[in-house]
Amino acid sequence: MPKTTVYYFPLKALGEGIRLLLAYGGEEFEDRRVAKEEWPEMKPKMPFGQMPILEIDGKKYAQSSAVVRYLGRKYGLSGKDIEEDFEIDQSVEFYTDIRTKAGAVFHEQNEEAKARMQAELEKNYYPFALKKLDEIIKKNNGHLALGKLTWADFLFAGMYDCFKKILQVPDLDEKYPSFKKIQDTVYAIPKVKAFADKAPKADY
Ligand SMILES: N[C@@H](CCC(=O)N[C@@H](CS)C(=O)NCC(=O)O)C(=O)O
Repeated sequence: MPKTTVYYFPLKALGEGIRLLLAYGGEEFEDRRVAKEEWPEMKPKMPFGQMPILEIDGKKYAQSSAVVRYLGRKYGLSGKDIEEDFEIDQSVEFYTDIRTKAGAVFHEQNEEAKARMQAELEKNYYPFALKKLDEIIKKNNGHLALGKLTWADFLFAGMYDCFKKILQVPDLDEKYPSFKKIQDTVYAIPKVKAFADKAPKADY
């Protein structure tokens, strides 16, 4: 049996989709949650100096979306052809646009700039983008693409609590229940639920 390890901080965020997919695939893996104090020593050993990292028999797989896509293909959660794969990638890229913009504001150190950037997104971007994402999910039968469960749903579900935190849009669950529904759908899959029930708790 291969030795599989997921290295990430004690968070869900970018690492959780990888953990959830491994659980879905019935893979035994070490869920290595790296404490802040351990990180400086480990950072230079990671391919891009960051985590999450999936390690299989000593080979390191980096970049969370690429890793989730790879595992999705491995476990039959990708498209049946390149056209379908494109549909998944397109939704994921759009979602990533939203997450990246939200993240830039969330991590802004200058409070004045942060408030200005947040107001700008709330006025000119989120109404369009979140509505569009909601439409995509509704059109896809409660999923991000192809009208069925794909690896994109795992990426989204694992990140959702963090997405809410960085977005700072009040009542996101109430405004767009379709988002939370993806998270609930993925976490209700028996093998995923079994993993999540036993995993260390993280708020986001
Ligand atoms: N594009 C990368 C981004 C990874 C990333 O930003 N990782 C952060 C944690 S969420 C990290 O490792 N931060 C510590 C550091 O950069 O030293 C991915 O999707 O995997």
